[in-house]
Amino acid sequence: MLSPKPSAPLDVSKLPTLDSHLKSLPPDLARLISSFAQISMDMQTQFPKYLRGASGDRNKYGEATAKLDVWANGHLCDSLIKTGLVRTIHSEELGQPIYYNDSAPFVVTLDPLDGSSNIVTNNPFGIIMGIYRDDLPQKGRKLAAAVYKLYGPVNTLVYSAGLGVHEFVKHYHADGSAEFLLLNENIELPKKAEVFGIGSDPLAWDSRLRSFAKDLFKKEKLKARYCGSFVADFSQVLHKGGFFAYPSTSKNPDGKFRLYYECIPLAYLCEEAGGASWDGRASGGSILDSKADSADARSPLYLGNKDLIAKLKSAMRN
Ligand code: FDP
Repeated sequence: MLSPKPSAPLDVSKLPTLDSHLKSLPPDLARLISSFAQISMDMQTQFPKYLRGASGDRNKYGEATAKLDVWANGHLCDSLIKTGLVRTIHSEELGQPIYYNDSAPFVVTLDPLDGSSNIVTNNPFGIIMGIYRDDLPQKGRKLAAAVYKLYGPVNTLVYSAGLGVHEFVKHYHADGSAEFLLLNENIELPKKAEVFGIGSDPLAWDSRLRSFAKDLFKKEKLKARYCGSFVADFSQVLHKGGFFAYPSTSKNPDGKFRLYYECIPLAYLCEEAGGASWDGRASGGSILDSKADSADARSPLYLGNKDLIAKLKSAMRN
């Protein structure tokens, strides 16, 4: 059989850059997202130095940290502060927030290395950032923007500032320089969902969630896909449609994920792309309406296609 003719490569000279795309945003917000993009792009060159081993310390959640977690957090915090745009940084890896510059416009939340258990296996991991103009605690609806960076076989950056969800890919020019070019604009979750992933111990799930998961296979015909990095698992839902959860369990009623560092920014992107999120509470609220007194609070998380979240809520009521 003849092999199909290879399709022509993209003419990258015609693709908008991230910086040109950001021109529709307020200039200070555009500068912060652009700076984050550059910082996260440059960081990757340093990763090989920190691939091996644990730092020997534990973070405020009692989790052993990898050397890369510690380095990524320090580097990101230092670099973001240097932009002069950040007033306060709340990070999953900081014992206390950094209060820096009272007159700077933004408060940011950081998961500086999401999916650290994937470091040793060279599976994807990433960074999640939430950007607020007001101090925390805040509802996710008050986000000025949310961004994630995914270090996968190709490097992508996805942002929304309330005007659609847009994805950029790191492109190398012939002279070795790199920049983010537009890959997908105004992303919407496909109507027909394809994949799902649910974290934690299935034996500790609520039995109604187990039965819902069975329905995802049997009735909805979804494929199970769980890679152990929230950014990467979320990216699958965003592109293929589906369902993701890190649920409340009998052992951990509040789940594992951190409301501000992980749940809110990606729930914001999910809802901006036409999906839904739920915090698992009986009141039935979106993650974007959850508010916790502490920036370090955890929350159960369920997100994905609207119809699947509605079916989940109904299954959990019975
Ligand atoms: P990690 O602990 O490896 O940083 O909340 C962090 C997170 O990864 C998520 O990125 C990931 O989805 C989840 O935890 C993985 O947890 P499990 O090891 O329990 O699957």
